[in-house]
Amino acid sequence: MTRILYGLCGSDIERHFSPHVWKSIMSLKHKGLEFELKPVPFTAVPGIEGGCSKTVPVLKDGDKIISDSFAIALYLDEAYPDRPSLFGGEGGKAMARFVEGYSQNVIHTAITKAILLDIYNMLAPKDQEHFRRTREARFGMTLEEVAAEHQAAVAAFPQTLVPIRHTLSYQPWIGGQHPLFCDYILFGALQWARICSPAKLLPEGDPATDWFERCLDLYEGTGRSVAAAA
Ligand SMILES: N[C@@H](CCC(=O)N[C@@H](CS)C(=O)NCC(=O)O)C(=O)O
Repeated sequence: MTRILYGLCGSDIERHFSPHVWKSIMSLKHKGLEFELKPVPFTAVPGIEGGCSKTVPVLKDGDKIISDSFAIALYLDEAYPDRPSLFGGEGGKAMARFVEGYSQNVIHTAITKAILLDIYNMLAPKDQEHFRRTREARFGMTLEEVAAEHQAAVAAFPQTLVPIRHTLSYQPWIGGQHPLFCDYILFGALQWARICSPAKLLPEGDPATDWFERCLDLYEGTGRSVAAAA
């Protein structure tokens, strides 16, 4: 196999959990391209392909190496134009940047507050040390201090879904009549929460929850290949 996607794992190497890697898994599936998914723990990320990136996902496609989930999606559309488009045109690319901004700045921030300690608990001891050091520096507080706000963060989460509900009141997918990369951006974030934490972030009967379930069903249930955290 010449196509390798490097993804993030904890102590269980089968449980890929990175939101950004899930965007690339779904992008490759959308394009109908085969690939091997290689699990990498946090502390091994800087060694991928001779140190090409500080973060995953990294895609090796023949002699091409691409990092960053958005750059990977752009690359795939350019390299495989005969396969279904991930953006549906230039406007779709521009719009996907907005969805990326909303996902990373609103959804990720809210999810992080709710599941930070759950992520830590999934990691092998060496990676736990890395995670604690880097995340405590980023948040300016201990993981336990962030986790103390867990209940409030879970209760506040559904409010962040308002823009998704709004969009879905007009169309079945964020991308319109079919899923596009913008769907996978938001799916990746919610899939990260589903795999890392048993916290119930998505309200039952919510259009955003129904859409997420439909995302999980895509491509023979690719998203369900990793079970939800119990
Ligand atoms: N903008 C990047 C973000 C990638 C990213 O932050 N990846 C995280 C995993 S979810 C990572 O590799 N972190 C390495 C670390 O924290 O040491 C993308 O979309 O690919």
